[in-house]
Amino acid sequence: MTISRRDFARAAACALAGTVVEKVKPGVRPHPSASQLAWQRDELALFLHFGVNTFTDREWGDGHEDPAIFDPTQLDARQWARTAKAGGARALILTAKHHDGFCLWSSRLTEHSVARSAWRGGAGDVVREFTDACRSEELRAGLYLSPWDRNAPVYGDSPRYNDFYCDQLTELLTRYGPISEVWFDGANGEGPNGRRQVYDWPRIFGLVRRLQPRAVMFSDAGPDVRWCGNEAGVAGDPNWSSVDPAAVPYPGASGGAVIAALQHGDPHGAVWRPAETDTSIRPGWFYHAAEDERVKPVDQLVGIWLTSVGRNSKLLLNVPPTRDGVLHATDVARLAQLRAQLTSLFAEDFAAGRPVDWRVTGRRTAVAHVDLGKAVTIGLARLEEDIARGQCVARYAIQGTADGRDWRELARGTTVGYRKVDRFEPTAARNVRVVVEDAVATPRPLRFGLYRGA
Ligand code: FUL
Repeated sequence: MTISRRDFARAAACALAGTVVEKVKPGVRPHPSASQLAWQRDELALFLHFGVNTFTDREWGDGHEDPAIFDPTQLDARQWARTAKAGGARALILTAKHHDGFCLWSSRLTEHSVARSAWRGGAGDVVREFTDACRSEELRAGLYLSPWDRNAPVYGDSPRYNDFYCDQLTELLTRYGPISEVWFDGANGEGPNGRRQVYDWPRIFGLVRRLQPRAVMFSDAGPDVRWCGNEAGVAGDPNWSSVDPAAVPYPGASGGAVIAALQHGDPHGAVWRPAETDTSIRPGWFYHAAEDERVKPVDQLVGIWLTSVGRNSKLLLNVPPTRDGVLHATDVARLAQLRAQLTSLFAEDFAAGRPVDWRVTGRRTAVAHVDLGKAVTIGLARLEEDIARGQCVARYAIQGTADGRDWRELARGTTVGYRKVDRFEPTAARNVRVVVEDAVATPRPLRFGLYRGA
């Protein structure tokens, strides 16, 4: 079953959330904070959807589950972390609470938690085991805490639920050491009182900033990282990391203009808010044995990597633990294959060590030229901007020649940002140039690599 966040956000029709006020410095082009830069450099993170749905075989629980059903007898968070590391991921995000309200830690705010489960006699704490395992494998730990809670009796009584939610966040952000990313879903619904919950986003974001100043916060509306606008693994093209904060004023805002803003960002946007691409290795977000044969093949995963990390985004790939509490052997193998394929694609860089002649040719244009020493077949190019200083390139072409006279266009594209990867018809070339045809400021030197591509 595939469920889109957007469909849900629409169905839940949440129009009434607090708008987040941004501080914007006029005239200064946006660039990442240290945390946003570290987040982007992770490139790949794993998402772990785990909870009562794993045991009820559902995607969305209703909050009426018996907590006793949660009993992952072989739970091994070290296996999650080792798998992530072997797959090349540098961070993991766990659903500490999904829409059913069931908490994977013992929350003093609710009884709908592991404390009432059969697992470890009710004394277990998945969030603790998860964060410990991440640290042992030197991976960064992030947490998803669903704002929509179908179990909490105070949901829909907006001020009381905002207190409840902030208290749960406080538990998560004070008990487990550094948390690198806090993931907010824009989903919203009605509470038992028939009233729609109005989230106090400014308060929620402020609390995270205070308790975990180095964490990035993800939601449709940032404030640090934005959703890419779909769950198909495809970031926008173009994909600017700058945005106009007014275009997506609160998490869960809906409409075509919102999706376009999430997909593409805004070259003239005043705020740095890069796009995260979340998608699942399986059709659903939670584990379902019936989907064991439907794990995405490695070529599809490579394609997703190319349309996310290769399009100035970060890939958050969901790999759900099974009822035993481990990642399934098929998913583990698929992640290892993904890493092996990427390693082999980028193994030999024909441009490595070759001097690059970089010329600014106009206010918004430039050319980089490299002589590869001999004609080689290339079919893949990697371009990178130094995003610590912001994002600049708006349009470029890659050209090559084998004989020094007859230049052929190999690829063309729009934005570059952290990384842009183009695959094209394998072509023999000895000289290659990257022509920056348009930019939002004077272009700075690009880094690039050229590969066979197969
Ligand atoms: C959505 C949720 O409704 C899905 O269950 C999943 O957690 C996805 C990542 O976000 O909004």
